[in-house]
Amino acid sequence: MEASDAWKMRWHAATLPAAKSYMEVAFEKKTLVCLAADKYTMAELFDLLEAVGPHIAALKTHVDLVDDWNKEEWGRFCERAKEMNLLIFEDRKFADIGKISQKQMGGIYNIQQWSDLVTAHMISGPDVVDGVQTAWAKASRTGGVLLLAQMSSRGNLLDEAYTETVVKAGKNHPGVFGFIGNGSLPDSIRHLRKMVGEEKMIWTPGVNIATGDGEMGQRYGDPYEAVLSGSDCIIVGSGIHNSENPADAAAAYARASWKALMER
Ligand code: 5BU
Repeated sequence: MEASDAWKMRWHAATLPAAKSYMEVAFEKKTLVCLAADKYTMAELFDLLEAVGPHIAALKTHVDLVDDWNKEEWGRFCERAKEMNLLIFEDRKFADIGKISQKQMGGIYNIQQWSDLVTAHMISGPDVVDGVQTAWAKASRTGGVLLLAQMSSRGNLLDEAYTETVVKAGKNHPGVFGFIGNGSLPDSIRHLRKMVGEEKMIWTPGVNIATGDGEMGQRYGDPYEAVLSGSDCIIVGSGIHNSENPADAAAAYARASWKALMER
C-alpha cells in the first residue's frame, strides 16, 4: 500500500505541497495525531517531544505559553521536531488585518521561520491569509493556513452561517491548507466535510478517549469517530501530555486514528 491508497480522494485532490507532506508522514508513521504540546517550560517540551514524537505526525505549539522561551532552545526544539519528521503547527489564531498578521508572523517569535502551518480566524476578512502567506514568502519558506470554521469550546460564536462563509471563502484559496473543525461532535464534522468537499484538510481539536466535558468549557469527542466522520487529523493535548505514560497514550490515539482512516 502507498500513501495514495490510504488517503484515496484526499490525496488525489490535494493541491498544497504541505498537504501531501502531511499525508505521507501520517502514512509512514501510521498516525493521524497532532500533539498539542501545551507545556510551559522548554525542558518539559523537549521531554514530551522525545516521548511522543514517534507516534505523531504533527506538533502543535503555542509559542507564547512558554515561561522560559528563548530563541536558541526553540530553534533546537524545532530542529528535533524536523528530525522526527513532524510538521510544525503554530496555533496562533491570527485575526487582524492582512498587513498586521504579516508582521505578527515576525516579531520576537519569528513564526514565519519555523512554522509549516498556522491557524487564522477569518473574522477580519480573507486578507489575513494573504498576510500570513506573504510573511512565509518573504522568509523564502512555504506554509499553509488552517482557517477556524468551527471550534470545540462551549458557547463559541462560530455558528453555521459563519462556518459556511469561511468554507466558501477558503475552499478555493491556494494559501488555505484546510479548516479547523469541532472534534467533539461527529455530526458537525460530517456536516463540515460535506461543505468542504475532498480537497482541503479538516483538522479537529476537542478529542479525547475519555469523551465529555473538559476543563473550562472544552468539549471532547472520540478520536476514532472524529476520523470516521471526516477529520484528517486529531489534535490531542491533555489526552496525551496529562496521561501517566504519554508515549503509550499517543500510541493509542495513533492506533484509533489509523484504524478509522483504513475503515473510511
Ligand atoms: P486539549 O488539552 O486536548 O483540550 O488541548 C486542545 C488544544 O487545541 C489546545 O492547544 C487548544 O488551544 C487547541 N484548540 C482547541 O482546543 N479548540 C479549538 O477550537 C481550537 C484549538 Br481552534
